[in-house]
Amino acid sequence: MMISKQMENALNKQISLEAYASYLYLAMAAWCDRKGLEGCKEFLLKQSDEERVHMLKIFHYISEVDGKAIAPEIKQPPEEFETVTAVFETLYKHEQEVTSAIHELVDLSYKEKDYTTLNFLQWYVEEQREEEALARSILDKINLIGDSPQSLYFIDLELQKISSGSGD
Ligand code: OFO
Repeated sequence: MMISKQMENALNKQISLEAYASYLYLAMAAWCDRKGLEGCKEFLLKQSDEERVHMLKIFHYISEVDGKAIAPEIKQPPEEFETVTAVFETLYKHEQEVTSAIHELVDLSYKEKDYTTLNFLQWYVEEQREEEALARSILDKINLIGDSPQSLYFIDLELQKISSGSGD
């Protein structure tokens, strides 16, 4: 089984998107650290690690199907964010972009009748549904509590709970 050149390029583009997500979330973790938001920082560090795993899964898949996986160049993510709300809005927007990119890959695999890649991508389709739902529920909570200085303490506690797996 060998993937087409077009599929190889598209999967390498996805590697690059997942890698950027990893560094974007790392940059967000650094910002939260500077603001003393430990819970948010922990959550974002964990997300950053997960994105690296997503990247590596594609990397391994490409080599398994005899393609050429490329370690991507990563553009500099932002260093500063206006507010915690802005951090999670940016994260949600990025997840939506990743979801569209995954759906485009699914389209391409149908078009090419590449059922092996289609099957491989199912994991990502499900993962994106979960990640978008999580990002939305965090934004809902922030919108409920507000991100005034007094509310930050509670937001941070919530994120701490989510990243330690005790959140709802
Ligand atoms: Fe890789 O799932 Fe988020 O972006």
